[in-house]
Amino acid sequence: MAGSVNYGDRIPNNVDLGRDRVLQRALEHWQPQYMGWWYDMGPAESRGYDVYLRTATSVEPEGWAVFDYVKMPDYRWGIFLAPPEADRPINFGVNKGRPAWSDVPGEYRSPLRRLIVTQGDTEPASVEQQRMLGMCCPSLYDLRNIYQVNVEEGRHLWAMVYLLHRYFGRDGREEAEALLERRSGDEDNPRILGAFNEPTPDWLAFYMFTFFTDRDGKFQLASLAESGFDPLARTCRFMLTEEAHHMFVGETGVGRIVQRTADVMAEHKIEHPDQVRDLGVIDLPTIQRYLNFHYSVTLDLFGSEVSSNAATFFTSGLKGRYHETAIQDDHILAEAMYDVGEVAGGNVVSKEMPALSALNARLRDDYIGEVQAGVDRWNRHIEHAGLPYRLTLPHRGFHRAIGSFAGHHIGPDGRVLTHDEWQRGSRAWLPSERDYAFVQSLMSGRVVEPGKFANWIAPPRIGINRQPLDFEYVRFN
Ligand code: BYC
Repeated sequence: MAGSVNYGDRIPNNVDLGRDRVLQRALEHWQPQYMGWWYDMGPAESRGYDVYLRTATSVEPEGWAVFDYVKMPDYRWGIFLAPPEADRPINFGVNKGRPAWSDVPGEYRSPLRRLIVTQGDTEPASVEQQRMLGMCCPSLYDLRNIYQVNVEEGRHLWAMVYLLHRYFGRDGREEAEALLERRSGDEDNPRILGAFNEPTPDWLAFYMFTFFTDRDGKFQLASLAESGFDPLARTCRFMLTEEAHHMFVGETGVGRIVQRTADVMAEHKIEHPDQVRDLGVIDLPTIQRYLNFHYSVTLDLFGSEVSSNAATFFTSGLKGRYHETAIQDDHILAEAMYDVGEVAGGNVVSKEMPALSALNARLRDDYIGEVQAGVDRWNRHIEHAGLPYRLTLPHRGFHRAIGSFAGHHIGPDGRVLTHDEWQRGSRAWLPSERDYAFVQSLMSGRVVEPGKFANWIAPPRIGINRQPLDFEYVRFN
């Protein structure tokens, strides 16, 4: 079948790797370093487990995955690019209309490499952040899901490392090694972007991360999938098919926690957070505080609202907008304007900026629309239980460290606050040590009996690959 993956090679691929011996050897040299990183920083104590995982067998839309028990170190990490589009042009920027590049254009080598390295750096970072969570999973179903997410993030690292090795020579090889050397949260050698150095200490944080932060991944990958550099576009197109499951895990994970809490509150006719906690479920204000945290650090991942980098990436044809080719405009944006928020005179105001420099703000706005729809779906669980509480997204300026809101104190309602007001309020808006301690107290051990779920989370509606909920998704041997 066209697009099918060659599993005969040591590194599975659909890029005819065997034809380029030098590249193949370089990647085979990187492979054991990757495995060393996986053993050190991948899911703790999982080496001998058989996990019911899906593995890519083809990059065609129909039937690309098989499900089977796999020991994670034996997962077939490899290199899969979506099929090429014949005569694909560059669709935006000053090179619009020219044929897409199948090699790196010399003048854009440096920004292109930076984009690929930044993208690549997030993938191992998230695995590092989630390393310990298997030890306190709420069910076998959830354990299998986090492992699926982890192996696919590992594969996404492979995707970027292939581009670095194949197209960037010695610099690329050095960058690929550095991707295995940085560590999430390390003081001396941290991951590149802020959110990827934050701890993911418990499963509520994990689901929030996969809902909010993996969705940044979707929007960034979708923008890179528009790239005029065709190998990047094709690899991102295939990565997007895997990303969907990660966001599903996040949305349904938070949704099941909200559902369980709302059901317990309705059943016992209680609303006070302490009473809710006493029944071993996570109170809604704590869920709101986690939401505020993960949403705000993820908004930072889009970079500054006004960014000359973003303008350069677009004008050069390296990184497009979300669904670029479907947008009805000139795709050059020399004259266009876009509204961006900033703080002026003690208020958040809207300011019209050249659309080219506001591309990060625009992508963030696209993202916010999708996130809001997910929060609305969570609220339906609360509504069904007949409770008045609603989860909300805080203002986009809330708790920001990057861009035009950084350095200002902005409340969840969008008011610009004094330092004192912020100090007093932030305890109610962001998770406290006490919140983290409480959530972790619920997750002191793991629930591994098939079909059983921890008290603080509702079971999912259906199993993975139509398997029953009491399926043995992970065998510990
Ligand atoms: N933290 O003009 P600026 C995913 C840096 S997630 C720290 O504001 P620009 C995944 C920036 O690097 C998607 N530093 O922004 C999810 C620059 O530094 P240099 C990952 C930050 O460049 C879950 C300086 O500030 N993919 O896949 O327009 C699990 C000024 O930059 C931050 C991508 O991000 C921050 N939050 O845009 C697994 C796509 N924000 O170069 C995976 C590739 C900015 O001056 N990356 N800075 O030293 C990009 O498109 C851009 O690099 C960014 C930043 C959107 C991140």
